[in-house]
Amino acid sequence: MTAVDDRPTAEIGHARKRKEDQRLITGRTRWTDNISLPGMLHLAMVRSPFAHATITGIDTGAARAATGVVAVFTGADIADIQGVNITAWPLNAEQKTPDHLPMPSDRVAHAGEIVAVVAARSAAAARDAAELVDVDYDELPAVLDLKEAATDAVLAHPGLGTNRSAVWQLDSQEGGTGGDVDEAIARAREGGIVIEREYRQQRLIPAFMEPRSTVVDPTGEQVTMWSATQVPHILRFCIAATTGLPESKIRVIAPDVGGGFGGKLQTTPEEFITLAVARKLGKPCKFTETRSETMVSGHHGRDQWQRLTLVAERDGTVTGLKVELLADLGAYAALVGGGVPVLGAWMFNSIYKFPAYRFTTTNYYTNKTWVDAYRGAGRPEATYAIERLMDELASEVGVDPLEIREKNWIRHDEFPFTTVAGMTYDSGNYEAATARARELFGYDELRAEQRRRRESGDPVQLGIGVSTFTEMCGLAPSRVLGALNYGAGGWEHATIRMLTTGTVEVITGTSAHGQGHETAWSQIVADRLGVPFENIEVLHGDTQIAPKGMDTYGSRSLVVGGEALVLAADKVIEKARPLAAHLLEASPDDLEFSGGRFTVRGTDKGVGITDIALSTWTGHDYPEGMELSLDADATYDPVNFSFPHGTHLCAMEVDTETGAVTMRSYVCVDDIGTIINPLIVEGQVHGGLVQGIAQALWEGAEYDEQGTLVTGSFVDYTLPTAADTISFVTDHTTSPSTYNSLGTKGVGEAGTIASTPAVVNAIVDAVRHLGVTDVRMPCTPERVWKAIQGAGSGT
Ligand code: MCN
Repeated sequence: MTAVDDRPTAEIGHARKRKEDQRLITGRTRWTDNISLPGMLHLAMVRSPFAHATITGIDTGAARAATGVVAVFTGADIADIQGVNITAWPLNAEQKTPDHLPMPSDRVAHAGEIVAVVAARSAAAARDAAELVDVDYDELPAVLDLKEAATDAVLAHPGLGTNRSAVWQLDSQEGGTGGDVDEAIARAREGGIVIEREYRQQRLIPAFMEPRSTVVDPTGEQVTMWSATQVPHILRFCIAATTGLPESKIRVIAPDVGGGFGGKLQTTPEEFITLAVARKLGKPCKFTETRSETMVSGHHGRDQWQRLTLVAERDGTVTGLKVELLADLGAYAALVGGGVPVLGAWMFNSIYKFPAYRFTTTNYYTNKTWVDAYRGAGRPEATYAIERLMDELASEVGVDPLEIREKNWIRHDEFPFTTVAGMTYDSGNYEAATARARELFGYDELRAEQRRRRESGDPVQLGIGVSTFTEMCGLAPSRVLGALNYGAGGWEHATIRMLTTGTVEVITGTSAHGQGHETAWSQIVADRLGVPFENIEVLHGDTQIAPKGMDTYGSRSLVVGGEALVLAADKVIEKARPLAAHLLEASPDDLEFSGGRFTVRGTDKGVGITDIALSTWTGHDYPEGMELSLDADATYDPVNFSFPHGTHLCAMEVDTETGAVTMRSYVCVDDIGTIINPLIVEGQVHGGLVQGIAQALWEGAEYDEQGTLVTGSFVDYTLPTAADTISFVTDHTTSPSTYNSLGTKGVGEAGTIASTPAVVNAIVDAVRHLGVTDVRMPCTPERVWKAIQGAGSGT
């Protein structure tokens, strides 16, 4: 059979403007909250003001009597149909998992938990009546601090008997990929270098543009749910698995969704409650949260303490790494939840050749809202720790931070390389990315300026931050996820339908919420089938139209979903081949396919694939028995993760008198293999950088001693805008992935993963000569100033 022509063509690599943006930025889209159905009711949630309390009584009388109110439900009222919030897929058999009902009727375990719901004829009436619901609580002691949780002195869930959810470990010696880390540490204590540090990953709040919103219509043959979700397929599965509704009777639609960053990867109590109320009343219902509700009860990200021991020879050659995490899951085990810190297990060792390694995470419950994936999930935390440690090692050895990395990283001629954590990185070139970043940054000139400022005693000092990172993304082979006890597979599905008049329908199981899949997927299919970009329509985010899919998270959509498209397109071509052979009166084996045309090898006789599609409309030209269809399905399960990498360099100015920090320049050179659309990639990198920089400088969720979120609005939670950042310099090197035919690696989280340590390394570098070795994030002027004063961590 003739191979499909897979030469790169014009579409892949073309910086096309996103086709979806026209409707998104001109108000011609329909967000979930814009959906209005005849007779639709509006819901408002009554939420606990207490972090931990027993519910002793709920009086809904006044609310029921209020104008416009149709019904008020407590947890007991919908107990029969509310289902359970699908929470953890346990990390191991020992994991302790508290029950998690969407609306509990006996006890609340975090402030913001829902205790009643009002259904009314308008959103305003529902909100007003919610204030009239009178709930009696008996307050219980709450555990809010992660380290306190580890003592079990106060229990987040007394019934569990402990706050500990699970312990999970990866030991290189047991896995057979490395030596004994305890022995390496003992050896280093005898004359090598031992660096012991404790870093804090503060809680972050995903801040997507469109708050979460759900509409449920129970009146048709099927129950239809519209939701601002990243995961329509997973949501449908969870509803079917826990409410008793047959999967075939549930249609989930994710219309245009205004961002998620992991924060819409959860199946939420609000979705289950809206479904339950709609079914109880037999009427369409809508719930749209306020921004403060997102912040108080949506899931948060990060929240870890990291205890780290890195050991090395005196010349800086690393000999071992021990990682002990305490991870705060909040009140409940979420969909990925306990798996988030576990993702770090393969990433703390990063691009370096550690001969011995042990990773342990101990996950705890506290009385705060739950924690799950937030852009990068597990990998930013790991990258932060190792990149901070590499700077500490460089300082200890007395060499440049880039030199210490170069000494320890995997050289480009060593790929494929199986790391001490057992991951096989297929390709990469850390030397090339670093050389390019160094050049664009003007590394040597900036180091010279730094020296001059130090010597002159300038109150504004300059620091240079380095972050050479890799990440595992494109989750992942299903069998690997299975070994980790994840409840979902890592495959993706695609359907391609060649319509008869020249257009092509592409149906994907990925669920874009800002990533531009309609554009990028059109580019991939246009290239493969040789049809014009403009003739391709991408459909997604509706379980009726795209019944199979694993949705969008973990920078998986291109490397998994994009590859499924390639497989489906190749099947279309192979289905067209016998039809073309018949039309051309040639043998199928003598046909070549290129640029959308089959030609008989060695002649100019040919037929276009769109003409073949048209000819199947009548079928007049074909003999009996030929399949008259150019539609094909493909499901693709990747063979491995993809491993993008890059070098990020950041220059920060630190005013040693006030602690104020200013970003001077930021250069990143990312290697994400083949790039489908450089414009989309640029946007992804920019957005990712701002989120990572925000963790370093501004963002942090804070609770008071009662467990009230004090950063529950944008007045208190510092979310940066474009005005707070500088122009970034971005570039790319290319080491194609060998794990997929397009050679692509994911980009959706790269900027976030790499940038946080680059910024903090730069700040510490600026004031290291003053004795500062750490500044706790977010590095506010107060913390920086205190660190300088006390030459401590500036807590
Ligand atoms: N791309 C490309 N060439 C590459 C890699 C990617 O052209 N070598 C393009 C892809 O075609 C796709 C986009 O970049 O259009 C992102 O691709 P990918 O890295 O596969 O990531 P996903 O599409 O799976 O998106 C998920 C990722 C994650 S995990 C978070 S969090 C995140 C992110 O995407 N949340 C986002 N980017 C976001 N962007 C927006 N606007 N909003 C969010 O909520």
